[in-house]
Amino acid sequence: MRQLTVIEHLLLHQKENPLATGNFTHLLNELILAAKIIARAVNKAGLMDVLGETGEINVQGEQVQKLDDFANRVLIHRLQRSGLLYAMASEENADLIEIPEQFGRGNYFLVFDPLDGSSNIAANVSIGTIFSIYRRKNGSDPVILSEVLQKGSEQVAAGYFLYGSSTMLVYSTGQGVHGFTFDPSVGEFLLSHPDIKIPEKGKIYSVNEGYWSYWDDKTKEIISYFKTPEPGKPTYSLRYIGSLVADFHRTLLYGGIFMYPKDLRDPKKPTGKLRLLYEANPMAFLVEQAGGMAVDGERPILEIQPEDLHQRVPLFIGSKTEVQKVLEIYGA
Ligand code: P6P
Repeated sequence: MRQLTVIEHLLLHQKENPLATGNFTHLLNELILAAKIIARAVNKAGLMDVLGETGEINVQGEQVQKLDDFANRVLIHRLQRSGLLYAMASEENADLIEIPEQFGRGNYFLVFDPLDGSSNIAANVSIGTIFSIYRRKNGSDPVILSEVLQKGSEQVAAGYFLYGSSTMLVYSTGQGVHGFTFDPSVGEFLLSHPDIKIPEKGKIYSVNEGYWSYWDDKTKEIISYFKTPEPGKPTYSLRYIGSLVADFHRTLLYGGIFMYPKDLRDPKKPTGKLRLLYEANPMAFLVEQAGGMAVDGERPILEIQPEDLHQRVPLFIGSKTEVQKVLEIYGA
């Protein structure tokens, strides 16, 4: 059987997938087209004047890379005109992105990190676009922030595009996790990883050990657990790319755990670096759909009620066995 495109796969499962409506399919298509444009720029980054920094600082206090800015503009431009959204939130924008009246509004809310891991671009490390889709709850007009600050468990879909040795789309609409690989010869993402399930346990732990001195004692105990061989426990390898989409993708396929614990470096960011809406929630939705777990050290990521568009959260995500060990040591 020839490999299915994303839309063919979505429609094939239409009966069990309430989301396989025209509007959702259109939204997914717009995201795919934006990703193709971004992938083209990422793949030619060394040859175009898109490497380096814009000189601006974003709401996260980070240097804005030219490709970050490009990816953000492509996504906003295309999706604002889709007529399918009632608002958007980008990791690069301080406030909600309204949909101008003339473009028409729909019933979905899109949250995205346009190019996560972009500080790695110059070194040609895999980076990615992360997205979450929520459904409108009530009809406040203009949209109010409280309406869009929904728990991750309310996501109707989530996924990422991975710009690596090949360009991939991995996403879920709540009916399992499916991976598609871009085939430049036909210009389509084709089904390559149907129904991804994360191994029950793994042999890889992924964390930036350079922050050891910033962690509390319980966190150090957790990292020491994965570093210390014991009878009956696998010897774990440490893999850390420093690009969430790449580190998560490896964890999803191979098993194990990715960790970004809270650290005490910056009193303003005691919860660590990763953002709840743009990074933790979409990855948590995917990993739970694949049979894994995602917690902040005490509770499921998907159960956290967001208070702010850019709030940060500690993240422990991956195979059940490893994440449950984290909860055990934290005493959750
Ligand atoms: P650190 C990239 O900047 C990012 O947001 C994620 O993609 C990645 O997991 C993390 O930061 C890496 O952070 O502090 O280890 O460099």
